[in-house]
Amino acid sequence: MSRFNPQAVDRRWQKAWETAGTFAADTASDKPKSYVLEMFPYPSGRIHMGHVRNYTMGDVLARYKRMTGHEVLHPMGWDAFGMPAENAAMEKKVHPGDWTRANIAAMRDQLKSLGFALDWSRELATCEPDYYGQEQALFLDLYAAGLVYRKESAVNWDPVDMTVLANEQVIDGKGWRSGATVERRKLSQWFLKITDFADDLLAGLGELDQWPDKVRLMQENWIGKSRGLRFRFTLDQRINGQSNLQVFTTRPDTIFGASFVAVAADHPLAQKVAEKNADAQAFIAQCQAGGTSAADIESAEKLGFDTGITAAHPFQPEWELPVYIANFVLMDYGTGAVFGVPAHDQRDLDFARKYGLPVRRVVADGDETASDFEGDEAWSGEGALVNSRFLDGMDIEDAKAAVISRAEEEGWGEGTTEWRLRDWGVSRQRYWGTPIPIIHCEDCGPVGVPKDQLPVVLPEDVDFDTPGNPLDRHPSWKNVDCPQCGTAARRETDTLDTFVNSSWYFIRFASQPDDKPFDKAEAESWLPVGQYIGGVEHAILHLLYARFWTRALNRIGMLDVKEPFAGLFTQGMVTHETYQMGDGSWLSPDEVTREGDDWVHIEHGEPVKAGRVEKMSKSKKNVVDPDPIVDQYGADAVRWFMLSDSPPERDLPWSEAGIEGSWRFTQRLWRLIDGNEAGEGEDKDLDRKLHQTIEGIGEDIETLSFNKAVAKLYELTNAIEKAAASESRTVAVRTIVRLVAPMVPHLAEQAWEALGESGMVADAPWPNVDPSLLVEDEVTIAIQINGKLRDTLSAAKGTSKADLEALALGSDKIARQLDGNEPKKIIVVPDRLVNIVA
Ligand code: ANZ
Ligand code: ZN
Repeated sequence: MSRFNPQAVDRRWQKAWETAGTFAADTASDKPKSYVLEMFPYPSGRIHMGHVRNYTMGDVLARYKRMTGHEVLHPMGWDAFGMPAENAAMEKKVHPGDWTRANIAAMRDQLKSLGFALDWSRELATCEPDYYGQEQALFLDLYAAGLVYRKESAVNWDPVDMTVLANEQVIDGKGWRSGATVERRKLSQWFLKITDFADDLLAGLGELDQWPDKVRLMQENWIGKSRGLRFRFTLDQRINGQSNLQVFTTRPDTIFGASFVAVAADHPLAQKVAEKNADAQAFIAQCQAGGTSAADIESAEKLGFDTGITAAHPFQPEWELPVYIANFVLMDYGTGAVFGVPAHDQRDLDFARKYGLPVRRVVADGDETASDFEGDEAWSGEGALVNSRFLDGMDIEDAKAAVISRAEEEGWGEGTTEWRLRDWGVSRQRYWGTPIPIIHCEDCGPVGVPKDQLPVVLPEDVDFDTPGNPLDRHPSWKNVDCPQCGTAARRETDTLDTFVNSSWYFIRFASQPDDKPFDKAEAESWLPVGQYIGGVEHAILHLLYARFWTRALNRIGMLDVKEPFAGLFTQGMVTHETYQMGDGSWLSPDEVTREGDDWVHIEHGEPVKAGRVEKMSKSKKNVVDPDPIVDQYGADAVRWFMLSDSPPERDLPWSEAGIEGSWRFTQRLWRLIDGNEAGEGEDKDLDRKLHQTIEGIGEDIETLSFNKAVAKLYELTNAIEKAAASESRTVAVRTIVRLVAPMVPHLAEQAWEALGESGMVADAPWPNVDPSLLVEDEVTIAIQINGKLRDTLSAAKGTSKADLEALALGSDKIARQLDGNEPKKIIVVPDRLVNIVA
């Protein structure tokens, strides 16, 4: 008996699949179509275990779908634009394109070594002009449809490096390279009108029943629909010619708890006050320092500047509320102005305690109704309204409605809906991205590059020696003539956010003609993606942008589909132990060893602290590179390990023992198949076990419960090992080859061949379940005609009424008795009898 030798076998079958074009998706096929997609990787350099896990899951599903008679599209490509390539260019003096393409080549080989059933003929990289040129065409289509516009917007500006920073380059309000305090600057930038689709993106979530609830909830919160009241306070003086200040609230019920009013630093009122007040000006400048992200603003200490202006309470004009400029009020939400209710909002309470403002309770906290609010924790829960005149005793919802209708009747406010979702700013002042296909002309304004001049290709001769955008610095690239009037004009030097690249790649996979972004009918024949698999870190932005982009194409008539991903699965991470020296430096797990209960350094024996099991990351030195593992144990053992033990949505702790166990299992499986001896006769128990397994695994794979499928295959393997030689055992051995084929495809092909089967197991049909073999017990069924016993039959317990009826009518004895007469009525008592009334 031979051993299973992956070093000899894996490459052989990988080549055979490639030569035969086994996994090429045929759009013209009349089989039902199935589109299985894993989020495409960023070509950072090497495949990591997280990729291996992600792609193994998708692969099992794709292979299973093929075997169950589907035409499967399972493509792979590269999310190849982005900052790391520019960083590499700065640090290592390599061109971002060279760096990226070398990484792609290496990672493609790694993926191939794992035997994934991918249609490599559709491979794409977003950094190549044949992809980004078509993206430019789509951008122009959206521009023509009014879904793209330009406006001034704040960016993070590094005053030392003189460059715009992405949010992730701002660390604690400072530029990541220069360490300088980041400023907010206004630049003219391109935006996509995602807010046009806010309602539809929200409503669509309701129908995505094959998405995790938590992802739908995250998207819902991100879209953030709030109903509330916009109303005007009357001020004690005129500012900018107005004596009104408009605010937005989602809690009009708390109006009697108001103790101050606050505006954003960018609010016109604040700007006006600053004109004559140096302190206000300084305060505004302080607010504008620091990052632009919501998280930066949320975590900052709540600070305010008292303008000396007061606002009259709408129900009690003698209450004069001080108007502050405050750093926690955002200009681009609601109206950029709020009223503060310290008792019932934590930010307002922090603020009020700091500036000694009144804190009045207006919503009861259980029995607690006192107007004087104590403590430092705001009450944002339910309760009856108190200390609120005509609202007293109402619940929050009724009180909201009552205040809104009073405001509308009296004409000082209106009920409104606000959205948290903002339009998508897509301008990046970077080189390594899709050039925005626009030309700026003094006379004509921004003009789209004519489509016959696409792609607008990135210049190759760029330098990264100085910070800032190399496209802007390039001596000639941006100098072009206006396509409309022919005068000297300037090319747009911003590039598109890389999330644009990933917003439509799944459409381009489905259809990639040379002369347009995609063919409508061809794309529609595959879309939506049936099962999308990826990391939960993309739960919001990528998935929302892709949903938006698909809707935008739908609106302009390019695609009938609106939801790109029918099914979504977010897998857990691959984790590993971490170790640290006393000085906090990290050690890799193979630099440490156990000594009694303690861990020490393998060389110098110094004590080491064992940390938590964490996501593999370079910074914690707990990464395991898949390559040597694949070399040593073979692709199938690695794939098997990725599917075993942990449910796919949970974290998977990497362990040497685990991969060894998987390797041993592949050997066992091989021995079982290779060593099977022919035998005679049936083995009912083994038949039943086999068919239960077929049925169970099919369900497990469909629901992505791979660990359950693996457990069932272990059980079946045990059962076959224990069974004596028989015809049933031979059938079971031949069948298990097909059952394991999606998981350990190299071993399965080798076994299929060794068993003398024809063709490849990748093309073999999935085994059928024989329901009669599934049930534990058989029962005897009496067959009566007009109440007299005429025959009996044995059937599986639980056989359906219809099946019993058919079995009874199929009996020769009964047919003879009926002698061609149609039965008038048939009464079936399951598991007992069939009575035919003739
Ligand atoms: C009074 C109030 C009382 C509020 C209370 C909350 C609790 P959501 O629900 O997220 O939409 N707000 C309004 N505009 C703002 C802005 N531009 N910057 C910062 N905060 C702003 O948030 C709406 C609530 O956030 C509004 O309701 C307002 O404070 C504040 F017990 O008004 B509220
Ligand atoms: Zn012009």
